[in-house]
Amino acid sequence: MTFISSEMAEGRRLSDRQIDQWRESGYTLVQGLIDRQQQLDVLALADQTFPKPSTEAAAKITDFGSNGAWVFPSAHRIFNEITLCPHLLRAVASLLGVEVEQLRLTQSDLWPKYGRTEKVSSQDNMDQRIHVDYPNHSLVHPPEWSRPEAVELMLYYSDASDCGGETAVVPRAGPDDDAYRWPIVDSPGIGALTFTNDRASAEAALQAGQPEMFKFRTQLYNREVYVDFRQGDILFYRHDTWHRGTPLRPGTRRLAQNMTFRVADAEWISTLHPGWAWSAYRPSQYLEKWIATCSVLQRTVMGFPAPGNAYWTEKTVAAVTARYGPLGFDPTPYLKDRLE
Ligand SMILES: O=C(O)CCC(=O)C(=O)O
Ligand SMILES: [Fe+2]
Repeated sequence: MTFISSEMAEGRRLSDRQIDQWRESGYTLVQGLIDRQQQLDVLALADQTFPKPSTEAAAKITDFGSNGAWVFPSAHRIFNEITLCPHLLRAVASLLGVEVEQLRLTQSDLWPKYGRTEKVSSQDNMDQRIHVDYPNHSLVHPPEWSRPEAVELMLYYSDASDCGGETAVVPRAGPDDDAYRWPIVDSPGIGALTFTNDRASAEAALQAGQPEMFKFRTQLYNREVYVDFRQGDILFYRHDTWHRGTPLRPGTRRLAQNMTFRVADAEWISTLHPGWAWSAYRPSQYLEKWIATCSVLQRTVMGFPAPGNAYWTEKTVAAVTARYGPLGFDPTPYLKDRLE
């Protein structure tokens, strides 16, 4: 088994080597982008939110995600700040080779995974089948490898030396790598194959019904490398990177946050959460207050019209200010270029 360790970002920017690794191999593991204190603050809140390991409540959690408990936008402002941290946005933009203003957030979910001894069903996420994530993010298929339109990432709040549960990835070995033959359809849940999460269940069915695909997938497992994550490490990967979750040590819990940023015009990449709209009208007004006071860039990455967008006229600036002004919104950046 090969384990890979993170490398430090350089001055909170990705190095050329890290960018190249993501572009060529489909992943890179980076330390030092997220503010440590912010991460510890979120960790403390998450620790209170999610069941402790080895409890009845924990035993019921056997799949990805927080079920809406910790998704963007959150009533905990600190979670939104980490999600739309400027260093993170700059890193993602550098992978895609676009301006930060072109990014759009479509996923931010902080979720627990628990170490257990018994798998509960063929949909259990303990020991996952090797897969790519595009089918439940994109309405289509990722474009050719050389023109990615999204970055997916996993920010780890735990340490693999405590809990295990390393994410496994299959590094792409250049454009002729058979593991990345195109289109990428050799997985349950794609085409006519129904979705199965658990490795043993998925592979047994494929061995019986799709022997060529089973053989192909055996080489994927053979080529896996394990992400030996430390707290604060970020695995940047792609919707077309082969990867999977592996079992945690029984009795432990791993906390990690999955995020996806797409380029603005890739509208076929969906937002995964109830999200923005269903967060409005809450008694605490956390969404409205966040929009009123976050940075212009953070708003833009949420899909709020950027300064200079044709949406902005003298009238719309006044109307949006009427809506958010009482909560602290500063319209100045949106006035530029419109009122001259
Ligand atoms: O648990 C992990 O490390 C990976 C999870 C994953 O890939 C998924 O649920 O799609
Ligand atoms: Fe995945």
